[in-house]
Amino acid sequence: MQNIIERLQFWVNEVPGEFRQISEIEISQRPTPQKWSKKEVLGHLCDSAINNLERFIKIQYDKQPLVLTSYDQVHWVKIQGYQELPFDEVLNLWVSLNKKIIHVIKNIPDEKLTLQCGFENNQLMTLQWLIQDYLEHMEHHLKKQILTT
Ligand code: NI
Repeated sequence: MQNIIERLQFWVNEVPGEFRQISEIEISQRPTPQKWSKKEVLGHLCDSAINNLERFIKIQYDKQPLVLTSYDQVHWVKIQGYQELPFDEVLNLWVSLNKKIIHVIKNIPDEKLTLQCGFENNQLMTLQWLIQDYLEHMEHHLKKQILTT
């Protein structure tokens, strides 16, 4: 867990500086009309943070195993309207949400890391797995879509 927390902290510290090197035009540019701009990808990571923060909280008190509900990522990005927002607003939201997530997961007692959750009729996963998966999903998007030129 310590390693996951350090990675999250690393990205929270690193990402704002990385974005300062990218022009506002490039940040808002969609590679194709159907694809997300870097700003929208960061918005998608905010949606992931919002949905996962809820899971990290609920699993700790709700009936076991926690039934996960999915969120339609394309609708979320569109309805949140990230593309029309000033970039700073999206970046600040991403930073705040991840600081909040770090605070919550730092306080999870060890014995709760094995609590279980899963999508309906699917294999069960532990809270620890869910947190790891949150980090990996974030790193995937950051490395593949945001921190590339
Ligand atoms: Ni994604």
